[in-house]
Amino acid sequence: MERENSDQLFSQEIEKQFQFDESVASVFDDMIDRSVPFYRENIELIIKVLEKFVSSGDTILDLGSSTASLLLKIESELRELNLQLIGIDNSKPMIEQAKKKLDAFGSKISIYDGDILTYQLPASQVIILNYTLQFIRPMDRENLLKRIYNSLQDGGVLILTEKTVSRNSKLNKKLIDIYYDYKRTKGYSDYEISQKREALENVLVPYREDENIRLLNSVGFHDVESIFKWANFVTLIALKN
Ligand code: GEK
Repeated sequence: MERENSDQLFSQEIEKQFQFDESVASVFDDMIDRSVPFYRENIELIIKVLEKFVSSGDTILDLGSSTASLLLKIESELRELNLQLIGIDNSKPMIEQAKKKLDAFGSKISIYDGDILTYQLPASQVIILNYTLQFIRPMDRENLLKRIYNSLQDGGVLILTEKTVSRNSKLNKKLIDIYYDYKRTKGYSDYEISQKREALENVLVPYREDENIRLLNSVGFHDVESIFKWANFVTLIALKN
């Protein structure tokens, strides 16, 4: 039986490139939960990192906040810190889904409809870019990361999670195979996996882990470490000293 809001989008033949439209937004929570390995555990880890880096009243900014799952979890786990939680996304259907969830939880999170490439980023202690940079055109990435660096307070941190590629093409293929095996265990068929891969072609453009680190270094983040890694997914923490 089909569950409500379950991701079946790629079980039909696709006619267009992947977009964050109404059809994606309405199944997004199920899609990301089944498509991103350790999505929930990664959120738990990020909250542990925040506990070490934030103080009462600090601002946390989530860029590409989608349906606000991460911000809602931060709000509920770190309630006593009275953090200013802000999300920015440029997909109206995503913002709508996020707002429905915020209302349901009586949340104080602010979600703004804006392009993170041009939006005036508020001064923040922590900025989170989870699975979002990979959707930004390569030529715009450095400028975005520079603006993020400038918006962070001294002692602030950027948390960046991305899908990655490997330098060695054989290894790359094997890691992708492992990832597709993972998706099969989450109920996706071979047909859905290949349809989605096609739809994401040239839309999701992953970099190697070392390319991401070099880019972060180039905009001023001299201390960058990975805090989580699973096959071709990595979470980096970058410090502004
Ligand atoms: C999560 N972080 O749940 N400006 C604003 N938003 C953008 C832009 C842009 N230029 N480009 C893409 N987005 C979330 C998951 S999803 C990743 C992030 C995925 C938004 C886009 O609308 C979408 O909501 C989000 O970035 C990427 O951890 O679907 O794999």
